[in-house]
Amino acid sequence: MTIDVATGISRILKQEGVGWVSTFPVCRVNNALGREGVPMLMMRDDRYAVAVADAFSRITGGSRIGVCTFQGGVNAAGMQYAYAGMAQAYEDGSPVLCITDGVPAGSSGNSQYDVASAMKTVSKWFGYLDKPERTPELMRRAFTMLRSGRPGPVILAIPNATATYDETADPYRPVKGWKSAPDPADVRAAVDQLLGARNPLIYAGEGVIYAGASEDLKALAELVNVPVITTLKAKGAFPENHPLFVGVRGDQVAHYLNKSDLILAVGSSLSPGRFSHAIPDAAKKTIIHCNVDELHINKMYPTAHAVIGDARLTLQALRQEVSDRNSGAGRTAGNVAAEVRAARHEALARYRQVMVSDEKPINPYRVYGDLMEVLDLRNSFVTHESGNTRDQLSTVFDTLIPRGFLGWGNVSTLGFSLAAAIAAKKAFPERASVAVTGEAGLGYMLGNLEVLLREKLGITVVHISNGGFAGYGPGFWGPGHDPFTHQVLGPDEVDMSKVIGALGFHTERVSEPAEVIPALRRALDVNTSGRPAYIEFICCQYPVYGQWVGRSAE
Ligand SMILES: Cc1ncc(C[n+]2csc(CCOP(=O)(O)OP(=O)(O)O)c2C)c(N)n1
Ligand SMILES: [Mg+2]
Repeated sequence: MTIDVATGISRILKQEGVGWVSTFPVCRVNNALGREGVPMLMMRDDRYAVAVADAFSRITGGSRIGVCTFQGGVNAAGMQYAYAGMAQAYEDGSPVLCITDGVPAGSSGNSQYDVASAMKTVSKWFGYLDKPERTPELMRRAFTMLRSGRPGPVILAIPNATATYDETADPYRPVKGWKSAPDPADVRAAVDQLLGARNPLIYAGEGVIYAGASEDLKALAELVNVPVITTLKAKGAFPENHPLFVGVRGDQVAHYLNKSDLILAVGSSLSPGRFSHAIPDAAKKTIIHCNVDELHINKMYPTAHAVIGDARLTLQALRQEVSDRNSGAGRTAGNVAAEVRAARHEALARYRQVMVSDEKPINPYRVYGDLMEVLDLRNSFVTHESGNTRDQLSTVFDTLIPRGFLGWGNVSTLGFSLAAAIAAKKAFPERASVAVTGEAGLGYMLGNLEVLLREKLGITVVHISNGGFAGYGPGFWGPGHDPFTHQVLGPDEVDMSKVIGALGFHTERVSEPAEVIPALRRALDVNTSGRPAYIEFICCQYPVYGQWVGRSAE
């Protein structure tokens, strides 16, 4: 049967189990998606179209691929705006599929902005569908890239969506995705080192989540009795109430990073950035780097042993090797758990104190503490924004299930939390979904709030309303780092709860600490009937949080 390219793509997406596509019009595939019955989640700008699909892939650990469409081709206005979303997905290694119009034959070189070269800088793979009968082939390749190896965005440009081909000539079959197991010799070498180390530390990255390997990580950590830290993006890969969990950041993490003589990195790029640790005294430590491919090996620090393969298969192989050696006894190492507990207790004491503070304006940690109280931490989703909400939540928020919390951002692009909360609601409709933001993130979101009402997405936006970019300006913490650009109109001048309430959200403005819990409960309650909520907590500026090793405060 002869069909057009747009119809072919729509049918293939359905075969691949794609349940909806986020978009901002126009894209020439959209009408076919509509005709073929693929629901579209229309965002209010192109960056959010990408970000929602990106977040969906992250939150499902790549087991369900987020797909988005936006305007491209000769009038690449949408694509230029979507670029920010794609750059963020690329930076963070998220397997999102972006479909856009391509520049048609005969029009290349006509515009200033070169679509193909721009897209290549932000994608794992960029496909250009130059012949209609190649539709199945390019979609196969796209899903192969999305489901195998190191995760990253795939971009497909369609120059002529109305061109036709014979659908029966090359029937499409869904792509499984493939994994690789590590070389047994590398596993043996890694275990030699691990069992010989005095103070090993497991450094878990997001690859653990993409491999669905949280249980395997726990099993290995318990078998070898080794403390675990996770990266910001992997927060939740290891249960944070586990006796071997050290933390994501802060003094106790610094202590273990300093003390360790061996780092077993699993599923992490080990790339010290703005929101991750440097490895102190790296040359004096043995770094065993388990990663899905070679890109990050010997990057920044010398890798003593690389173990290349899927994180789950790697963790299983390491565990098997340890068990085989010691008649299953693993590794005894004194009272590691008690030491971890003491280090955590000491480092977190100052935060736990303010988590129950009655001061006014409300201390932001009081909101986080009460949020933990109100949520079922095994059946909810929380994410942060760029700014203090990221730094503070990643210091104290206890995450008990993978993706109960989404940490994001090798670089952290303001506004992403709303996209993440939407994606979480789409992925797990039964879970409460909360985005915690400051004024800057909220500014990015405003135009997209209508989507929640239209789509009946029961999400709560928690606003830590402190009238400025906390820490940028002077205060008890010192001079601040951007004293000329830190003030915006705050709660005394603007009532955001009225602004957003007028849109149709359930809103509240809370200045009493004792009202935090009741207000959160009311918000989560209205969410269950599909109504979004916005709660503005009138907070003090309190830029205090756990540090990254080797970095100064942002
Ligand atoms: C797109 C983008 N531009 C700039 C930044 C830099 N940036 C990070 S946080 C921030 C301000 C945060 O202030 P606010 O939202 O009020 O949060 P607070 O720290 O006060 O809690 C800025 C400008 C960024 N992360 N993303
Ligand atoms: Mg602020």
